[in-house]
Amino acid sequence: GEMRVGGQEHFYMETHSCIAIPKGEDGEVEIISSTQNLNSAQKWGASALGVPMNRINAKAKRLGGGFGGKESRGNIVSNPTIVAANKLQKPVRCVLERHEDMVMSGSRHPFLGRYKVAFDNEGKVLAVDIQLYSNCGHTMDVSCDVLETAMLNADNSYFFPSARVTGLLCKTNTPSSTAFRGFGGPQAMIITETFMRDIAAQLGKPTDQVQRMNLYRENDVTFYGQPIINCSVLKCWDEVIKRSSYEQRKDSLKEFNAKNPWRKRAMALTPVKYGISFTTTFLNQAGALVHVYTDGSVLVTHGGIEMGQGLHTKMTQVASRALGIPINLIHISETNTSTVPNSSATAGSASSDLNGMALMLACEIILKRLHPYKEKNPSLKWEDLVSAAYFDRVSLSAAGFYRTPDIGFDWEAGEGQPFAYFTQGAACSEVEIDCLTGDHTVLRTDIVMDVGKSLNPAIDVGQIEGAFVQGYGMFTVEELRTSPDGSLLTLGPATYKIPSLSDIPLEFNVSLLHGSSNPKAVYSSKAIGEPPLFLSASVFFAIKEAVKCVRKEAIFPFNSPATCERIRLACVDHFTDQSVLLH
Ligand SMILES: *[C@@H]1O[C@H](CO)[C@@H](O)[C@H](O)[C@H]1NC(C)=O
Ligand SMILES: *[C@@H]1O[C@H](CO)[C@@H](O)[C@H](O)[C@H]1NC(C)=O
Ligand SMILES: CC(=O)N[C@H]1CO[C@H](CO)[C@@H](O)[C@@H]1O
Repeated sequence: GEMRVGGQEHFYMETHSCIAIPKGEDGEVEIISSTQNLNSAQKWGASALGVPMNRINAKAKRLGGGFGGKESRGNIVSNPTIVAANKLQKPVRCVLERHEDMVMSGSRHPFLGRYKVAFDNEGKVLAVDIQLYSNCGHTMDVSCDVLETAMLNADNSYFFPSARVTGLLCKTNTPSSTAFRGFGGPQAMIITETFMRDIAAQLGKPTDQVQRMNLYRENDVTFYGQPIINCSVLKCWDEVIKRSSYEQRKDSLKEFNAKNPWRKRAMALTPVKYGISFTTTFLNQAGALVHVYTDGSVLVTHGGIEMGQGLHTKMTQVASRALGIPINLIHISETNTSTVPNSSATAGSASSDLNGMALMLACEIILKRLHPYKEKNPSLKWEDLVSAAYFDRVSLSAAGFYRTPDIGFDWEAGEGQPFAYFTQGAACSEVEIDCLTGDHTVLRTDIVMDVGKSLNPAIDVGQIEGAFVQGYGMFTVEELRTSPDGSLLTLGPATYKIPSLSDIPLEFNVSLLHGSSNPKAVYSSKAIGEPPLFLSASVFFAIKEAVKCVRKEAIFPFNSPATCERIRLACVDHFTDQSVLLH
């Protein structure tokens, strides 16, 4: 079979923007940029002016959202701004209008997937052959990394004894596609999820039974040779079935559908397993700088950027726990390239993992220096301890550096350990569709997610809810349209619909799996930014199941996003016979 998956506009609240301030000496320029990647703003800014990187200080207090759209694309605004500021020797500011931002900044990569699958009579997968075509637009940007992440996540949560996954980069006439939360993973996973469901349909077996049978078990090895240690996807799966009362609710659906010829309800379950680490190995490094002042207050800097994901809150907690002092003594002011150099983009879900570890190491260095004074006088308060060390001429500033150990991938052999670990979860969604209008409502969603020992459950639940609703937009209401010459036609909220308040599931339950741990990240936590996004595919497949109620055949093509038009046309009747089928 084959399936198409559409792209997605980031629609962050703050568009790309930059202020460049020439310092009037030695070619120094300060850039305040809405980028997820200050290192890149600094590097390309220096290259545009022909000065070394040490003349450029790039900084960011916080961004109004990024979602990957500001990982590599910030330079299209920061470079012209810095050149203008240097030429005029005056501060220059550039802020894009929404339609300018949409037309030039690029979107999620649209995908086409083709697959062949071998399975036995029980529904167990024996072998898969998957081809992924990625629409990169007119430049390379980060397309190669996106495709790699898509390929390495193409198994989603399923064990494939034998697999061939091929990725193809397609250069086209559309705006250059770029990073977007999930980074190719969701596009590949929804294609896999589609054929898993088709296997069940072909055999006439319950879909959840075929899915469960193929889920990873402890010590199974991925098709690229990485073992799954402390596999939790099955636990999340069984837990979500229990918490959502899946079995009981399934029966009431039949009753509803028998009574209503034009409205249909259905439920679908979706697992997720998402690998954590940049597939470009050298990016898995981070730095942090901790200053303790003589009054005992602590200034923390790390390489990560706050963009609404709560990173600074989590980092403040890490410093508080490592130093054993209350949060109100710790402050994070901003991120800049003068304090922590060469930081990787705040991306790939891994920023708490990487910066948190670097920060913890920096705090440990300071604690070690304070230790003799604590030993001498165990009753000393933090402030007095700091003071004692200061008067004894001890450095109260330390830099921490972390690199993720034991990862790497050999693309020639197609084998290795590209990921430090996996974040896993499962979701169950119920929808109701209107067969005459193609409209739909998400009645209920239940999610169980393994986040290890959460650093901050409130932030993690918020990230799960946010990722889910953003993914829901991708798979249902958001549709990019381009003209035949490749320019984007959907340039604002009037033509491009994003989820709003009423699109949130009417009942929405998120739980974190108990009793999980993770030695691979700071304080046994797990990365959470991207993995839950794919769980929104449970809505897409519930819609497809509901459509199935009014069709004769159990296997039919259904592309993403499941827009109103696509749902209406998939509910075949004598009206749809008269129209051209949309694909
Ligand atoms: C960099 O950030 C720190 C706070 O994190 C601040 O104290 C310092 O002044 C900044 N440096 C520059 C050159 O802006
Ligand atoms: C697996 O889980 C056990 C028990 O929670 C823990 O001690 C161990 O460190 C974990 N190992 C990995 C690699 O996740
Ligand atoms: C000296 C050093 O670590 N340089 C690195 C800074 O970070 C960039 C990418 O983030 C690397 O390309 C440099 O090698």
